[in-house]
Amino acid sequence: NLSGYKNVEKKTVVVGGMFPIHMRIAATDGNTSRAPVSSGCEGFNFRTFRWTQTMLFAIDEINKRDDLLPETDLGYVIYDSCFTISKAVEGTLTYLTGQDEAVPNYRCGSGAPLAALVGAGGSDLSIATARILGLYHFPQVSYCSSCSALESKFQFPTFLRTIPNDKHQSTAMARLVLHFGWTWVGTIAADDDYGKYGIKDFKEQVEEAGVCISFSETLPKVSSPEDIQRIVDTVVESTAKIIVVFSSDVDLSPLIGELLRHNVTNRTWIASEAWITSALINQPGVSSVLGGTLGFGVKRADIPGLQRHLLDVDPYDPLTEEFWETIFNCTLNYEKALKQAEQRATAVNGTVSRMARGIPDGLCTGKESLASLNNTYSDVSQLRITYSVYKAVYAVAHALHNLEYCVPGQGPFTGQSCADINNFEPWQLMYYLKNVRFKAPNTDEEIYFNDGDVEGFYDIINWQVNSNGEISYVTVGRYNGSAAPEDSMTIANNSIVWNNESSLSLLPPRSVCSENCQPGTRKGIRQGEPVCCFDCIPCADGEISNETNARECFLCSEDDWSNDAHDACVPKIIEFLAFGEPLGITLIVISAFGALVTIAVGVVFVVNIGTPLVKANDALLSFSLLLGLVVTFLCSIVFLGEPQNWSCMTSQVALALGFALCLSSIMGGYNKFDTLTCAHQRAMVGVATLIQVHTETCISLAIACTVWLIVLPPYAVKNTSAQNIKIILECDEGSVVFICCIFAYDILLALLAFVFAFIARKLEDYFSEAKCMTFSMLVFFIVWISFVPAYLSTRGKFMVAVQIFAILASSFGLLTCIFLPKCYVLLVKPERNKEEMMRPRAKPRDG
Ligand code: TCR
Repeated sequence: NLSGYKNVEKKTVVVGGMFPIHMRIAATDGNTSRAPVSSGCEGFNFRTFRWTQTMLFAIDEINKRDDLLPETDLGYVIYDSCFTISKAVEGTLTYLTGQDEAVPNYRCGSGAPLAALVGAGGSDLSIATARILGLYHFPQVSYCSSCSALESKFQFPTFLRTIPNDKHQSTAMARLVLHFGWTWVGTIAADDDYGKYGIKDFKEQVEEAGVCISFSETLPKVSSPEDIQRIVDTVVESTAKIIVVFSSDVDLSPLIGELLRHNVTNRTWIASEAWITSALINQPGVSSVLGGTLGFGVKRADIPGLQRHLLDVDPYDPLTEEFWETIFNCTLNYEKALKQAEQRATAVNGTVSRMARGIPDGLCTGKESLASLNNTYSDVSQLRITYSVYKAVYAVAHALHNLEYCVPGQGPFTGQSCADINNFEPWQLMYYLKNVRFKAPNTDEEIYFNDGDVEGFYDIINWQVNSNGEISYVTVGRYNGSAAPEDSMTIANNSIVWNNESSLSLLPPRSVCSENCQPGTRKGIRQGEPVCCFDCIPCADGEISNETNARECFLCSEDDWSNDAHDACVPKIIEFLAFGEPLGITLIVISAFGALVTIAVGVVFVVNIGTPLVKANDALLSFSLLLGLVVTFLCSIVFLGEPQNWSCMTSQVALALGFALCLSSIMGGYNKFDTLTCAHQRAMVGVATLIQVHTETCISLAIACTVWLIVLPPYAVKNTSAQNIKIILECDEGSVVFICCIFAYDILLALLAFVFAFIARKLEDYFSEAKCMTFSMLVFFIVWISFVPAYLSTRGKFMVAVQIFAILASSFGLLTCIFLPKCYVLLVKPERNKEEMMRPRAKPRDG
C-alpha cells in the first residue's frame, strides 16, 4: 500500500483510497511450517488502475485549487483490495490503525488526521469494510459499490456512494425487458452481493409482470472449467434469447471466453453497469457473440486534464512500477527503481515481489510511450466509474472544506461548536459529508447525497459492430430512476442494432417460451413448467376464444355455433325442407301430379257414373276414397317449407284424416259383397256393416283431432340439440299420446281393411277387386313399415322428405292398385263394362 504525504507547510489530511487493482489474490503454497505472510495479488487490472490514478489526479487538482481547501493539503493512502474481501478488510484495518500490520483498535497518534475512505470497489468488499468503518463512525464514500443492500443506514451508518443504487438498474432492466415484450429470459449473476441482489431485484419485478425466468445461473468467484462449461451448456440449451447478466467484468470474462469458443450466437445480452463498457469483455472477436448487447452505464463525463495525468505517470513510482512492467511486458531497470523507492521511503507491500512474479526478460527504459498503446487505461472516452471516483474525492474535499470553514459559534455540533480540521472526529466529517452539495469541475451535475445515495441515472448503451469489426458503444436511451415511472425511460428503438439470427438486424429479437395462442385456441398449462410455457389447445366445437392467449374457450349461445376458426360464434344454419330446393320441388311436383291423377280418375268416374262398373262400386265410396287420396297428396305439400304453427297442425291432422277417409272408404267397400254365402262371411260382413258408416268414422276422428288441436296443439320448434351446427326447424307434436292415438286409429283401420280384403280375396267378383285391395293394403303396409327405420335413421330436413315419400308412396299404391284396373276398363275396354259382366260367375274361379 502506497502513501504519498505532501510536504508539511500546510496541514494535511489523509484520504484513504481502496481499489481492486489486482483481480485476485495469489494462491498460497499451504506451507504451515513458517510464519504466514499476507498473500500477494495477481492479475493487474488496467481499468481499476485508471480509477486509482483518477483519485490521485483529483487530489492533485484539489491541492492546486485556491477555492477548495486552500489552507489544507490532501494526502492519500491507497490500498489494493485485490477484488477480495480479506484484502479489503486488511486494508481497512491497516488504514484505521496506521500500522503496517493490521492491529485493530490501534491507531498511532502521530501523523495527519484521516479523512474518509474512498472506495473498496465491489459491493461485497464495501459491505465488509463498511461494517468495520461503521464501528468507528468513519465515513466511507464508495465509487462503485452499488448493491442495494448497502442502502440500509441501520447496518451501514457511515456509508455513502457516488454510484446509483442498483435498485434503479434492476428496475431499468425490468422495464427494458417489458418494453420489448420478452417473456422468457435467462439470468446469470456473479456470486457476490452485486450479482445476487441485482438479479433478485430484477427477477422480482419482471416476474410480477408475468415474465418467466428460463434459467438462473451463478458465476463462481473462483471458476473451474466445469462450472463454466455447465453455464455454457445451460445457455446453449435454453430457448431464451435474452440473457441478463449482473456481474463484474472480471467474474464474467471466463464465461465469455468459453462462449466464444462454442460460438454461442443469436443471443441478446443485457449487461449490467459493471461490464457494459469493459475492455476486459469487449475484446477483439466478441462481436459475433456479444454484438447487439444492451446495457446500462452510469453517468459519463469528460474530465479535462485526466488523460494528460494518466499518460504522464512516473514509471519509477512504486505505485506505477508494476503497471508499467505489465503494460509494456518488460522489466524496469532494477537498481534505478530500487534507488527511487528508497528515496521515497515508500513501502511496497501486498503485491507480489518482482522476482516471484517472474517478470519477462526485456528491460524497459521507462521512456516507453503510453499514448501509443491502445489500452483501456488511457482510454478516456467512457469515464463512468472514473467519474464516480472523481466525484467521491471531490465530495470528501468539499466536506473537509465545509468543516474547515465552519463559523465558530454557528457550528452544527453541540453548543453550536465547530470541528477542528487538525483534529476532528470521523463522525464530525460524516455530518459534513452527508450534507455536502457541490458541482464537480466542468460538469453541471449537482452532487448531493440523499440518504447516502445519488440519483439513479443511466445511459442505455448498445454494442454496435462498426465497419472494421470493432464494437462501439452507442447510447440509445436514458433511464432516470427519480422521474415518474411513465417517463423514466426514453429509448430510441430504431437506433438499436440487434444481433438476430447471426445477421445484424433492426428488429428486436423475440424471446418467448411459447408463442402466443391465437384466437380459436386457449392456453393449456404444462405441468411443472413456468406459466410462460404453455400449449395452445384448440377450442372444442361450439366453443370459441376471440382474444390472443385466452385462458378459456367460451361456449356459444344456443342459437350460435363456432365458426371453423373457432374465433367467433356464428348463427347456426337453419334447416328445413324449403319449397325452392330441388328436393322440395320434386316432392311438390310428385304430389301435385298425384293429386291431379286422382282428380282425373274422379272425372273419369263422374263421366261414367251411370255405367255398371261405377255403380257396382258404390260411387260415393269411390269418391270419398279419391277425396282422401287428394287430401293425402296435398297434405304432403304442407309438410314442406318453414314449419309454422298452422302448418304443423294442418299437416298432421290432414294426413290422419286423409288416411282415415281412404281406409274407411276401402273398408266400406266390402258391404257390396252381399252375395256372400258362408256363415263366417256373413258374420264378417256384419262387422263391416258396423264400420261401414265411414263418415261417422271420419267425423269421430275429426273430433278427436279438434280436441288435440285445442288441448295440446302441435307447434313449430327450433331444435338446437339434435345437431350442433344446425338449428332444425321442425314440428313438435304437442302431445305424443294424441298423435299416437290418432295414427293408431289409422293403423287399426288399415289392419281391418287388410284382413277383410284378405278374407274376401277369393270371393267371386269380376274385377278381382278384393285382390287389388289386398294388394294395395300390402303395399301400404310395406311402405309404412319400411318408413319406420328410414325415418329414424335420418335427421333434419330429410326426415321430412322421408315422411313425404312414405305418404306419396302409400297414396300412389292405393291409387294404382284400386283405380288403375277400373280406369283401364272404363277407358280402354269399355265393352267389358256391361251389366252381366258385373255378376259373379256361378262357379268361383278357384278354391
Ligand atoms: N458495482 C459493482 C462492482 C462494479 C464494478 C464495476 C467492478 C460496478 N461497476 C466496473 C468492475 C468494473 C458496479 C458492485 O459490486 O457493487
